[in-house]
Order: sequence, then C-alpha cells, then structure tokens
Amino acid sequence: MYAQMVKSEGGDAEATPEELAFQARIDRDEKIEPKEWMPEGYRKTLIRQIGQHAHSEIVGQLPEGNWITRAPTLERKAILLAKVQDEAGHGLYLYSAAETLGVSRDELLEKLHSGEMKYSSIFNYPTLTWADMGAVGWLVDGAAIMNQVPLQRTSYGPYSRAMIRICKEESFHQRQGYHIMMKMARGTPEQKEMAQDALNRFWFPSLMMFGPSDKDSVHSEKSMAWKIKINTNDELRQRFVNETVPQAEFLGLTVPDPELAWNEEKQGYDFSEPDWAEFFDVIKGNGPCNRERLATRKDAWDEGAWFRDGLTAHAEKSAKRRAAARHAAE
Ligand code: BYC
Repeated sequence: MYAQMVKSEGGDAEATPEELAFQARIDRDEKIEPKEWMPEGYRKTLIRQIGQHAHSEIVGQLPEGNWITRAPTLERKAILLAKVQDEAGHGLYLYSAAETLGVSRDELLEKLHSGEMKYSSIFNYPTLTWADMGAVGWLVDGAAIMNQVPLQRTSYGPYSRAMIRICKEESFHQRQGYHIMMKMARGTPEQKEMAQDALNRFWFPSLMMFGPSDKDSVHSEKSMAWKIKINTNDELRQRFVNETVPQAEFLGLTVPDPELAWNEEKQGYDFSEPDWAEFFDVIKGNGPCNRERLATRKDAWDEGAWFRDGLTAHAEKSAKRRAAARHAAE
C-alpha cells in the first residue's frame, strides 16, 4: 500500500520499479538480507542506527565499569562484571550486523572517535554512587528493552536477529538493577535516600534515551516506512513511563515529576517532557562526561594497537602458509 506513495530517493520523482518492489517486500514483512538490492538511503540509515547502537553498547560499559572494583559484595561484583561483558558482546553483534552493509568496524570506530557518529546521550551522565548501578540497570536497561523488543521485528535480517539475543540479556540486566534498587530502598534510611537520589538524577536522562519528541524527530517517518523503526519515539517513551511508575511505587520511591498523573482517558500517565535543550546540548558533545567518555575510548583503541597488529600479522602469515600449501598440492 505504502508502495503506491513511495517517491524516489532523489526527491519528488516517481519511485523506480526497484524501489517499489523493495517497499512491497517491506510491506509484506519480508526480511531484507545482506547483498540483496536496497535503496542507498535504507543502507545509510541502517548503518547510522546500528553503528550508533553498537557505539552505545561499548561506551555504555564505562559508567558501570567504574563500579566493578567498588561493588559492595563478591556476588554483586560477579554480576556486574558479567553484565559489562554482555555489553561488549552486544557491541560485537551489532558491529558485525553493520559490517554486512559494507562498512568496516574500523571505519565505524573512526567515526565514533572523530565525533561524527553519536552514541546514546545517557552515557554522558556520571555514576556517582552504588545506587546508580541499580538505577542504570532498572531505568537505562529498562528503556533500552522498551526500544529494542520491537526492533526484533525490524526489516533488516541481521539486525533483527542480533536483537533477539540482546533483548534476552537486557532482561537480566534490568532485573539485576531492580534487585539492587529493592535492596537499597528497603535498607537503612541512608540507603533509601541514595536510591531516591539515583532515581532523581536518572529519570529524565532515561526519558531522553527514546530520542526527541515526534515533532522534532528527523528520521522517524522514513525509518518507520522502511520498518527500520517500528514505533515512534513518543510511543515508546509513554510505554516506558506506564510500566516504570508502578515499579517505583513498589519500591516506595517518588518519580521526580510533579506533573506525573494517571490519565484515565488515555489509560496512561501524563508526565513532564525532559529538558530538550539539555538533550540537544548533550548530543552535541557538551554533556557532563562526553569528553571523558570519548577520551577513554580513544585511549583504549590506541593502547590496543599492538594487539590488533599482532592479530593481523598472524592472520596474514596463516593466509600465506595456506596459499603456499595449496600451491604445493596443485
Ligand atoms: N542519544 O530523528 P531521530 C543500550 C539523535 S543503549 C544520542 O528521532 P532516530 C545500553 C539521532 O541519532 C541504547 N543521539 O533519530 C547499552 C539523530 O541524530 P543524527 C542504544 C540521539 O535514529 C549499555 C537526532 O538525534 N539504543 O541499549 O530515528 C548498557 C534526531 O533523532 C538520541 C539504540 O541505539 C539519543 N538518545 O531515533 C545499557 C537503539 N536520540 O543521527 C543499555 C536503536 C536521538 O541524524 N536506535 N538521537 O545525527 C534507535 O531506536 C533510534 O536511533 C533512536 C533515535 C530511537 C535512539
């Protein structure tokens, strides 16, 4: 149906037969696989979204990595360590999915390091106390799941398949965060205060994770027509608030929003918009931790050069040896 309305990528010209056939496949919920024909805009949008998502997973290790050595018990340390390792795995699945679109991991990382590509705004906020590990797991992973569950049905095959495993792991992450919050909220008055403080600081940045409000979203319309995105930013933000407010009530904590109120008519909560000026400033590179996060990633890249060189040298040597063996056998 949408196919009838499709315009060529170039602008107002009528869509080409190839573009129409492509859109018809999307409309039939067929998966698009690597090396199949796709409009250049579809490929570019996917590289942008998957690449930024991969970067978010990798940069997202930093605020939590900050607490591994200071986890309060051995059990908490082991759990946090496993979670941070999972994030590295998510980054790798996603970089691999992006590579099927013809972009190398090195190119994507170069664009992250130069600031040309973004990563999620949320990771530019500091994690100041152990309660922040609870709030990050509960709210940040909770928001990530809300966004990523629909992406399991995204139209690009490798991306949708990567999402299935990622979502399973994210569910464990969200639960471990909520478990920390339960422990803190039911602990001493000081611990409960730390949990409330973490909620106060992470609530609005978590709402920002879904992206700007629909009226300011640049890519949503096209991405939804291509089923790269399944829902709008505001739809997912509303779902997140609806699910999270009762969880906060169960903890005995207060969501830091005086406008928050149940709206019987829409069967959802009314809530305050985040400070969008702050959001746009953070994604421009001016958040509290942007410089520190990028500097840490660049250092890790530079310090890993000897290891990458070693791996490449070994791969080249093995390839030469295999070629020589083939030659000898002929
Ligand atoms: N942060 O047109 P819009 C995680 C940018 S981490 C930074 O609505 P789109 C996890 C956007 O890129 C979660 N930038 O964009 C890891 C665009 O700028 P450009 C990561 C943002 O793409 C470790 C501009 O604003 N999840 O899971 O249609 C531990 C206009 O926005 C943000 C994903 O990446 C933001 N929050 O929609 C724990 C999921 N929001 O590129 C957890 C996949 C918007 O034109 N991504 N921008 O310069 C998506 O679903 C979509 O890309 C978004 C944004 C909903 C995020």
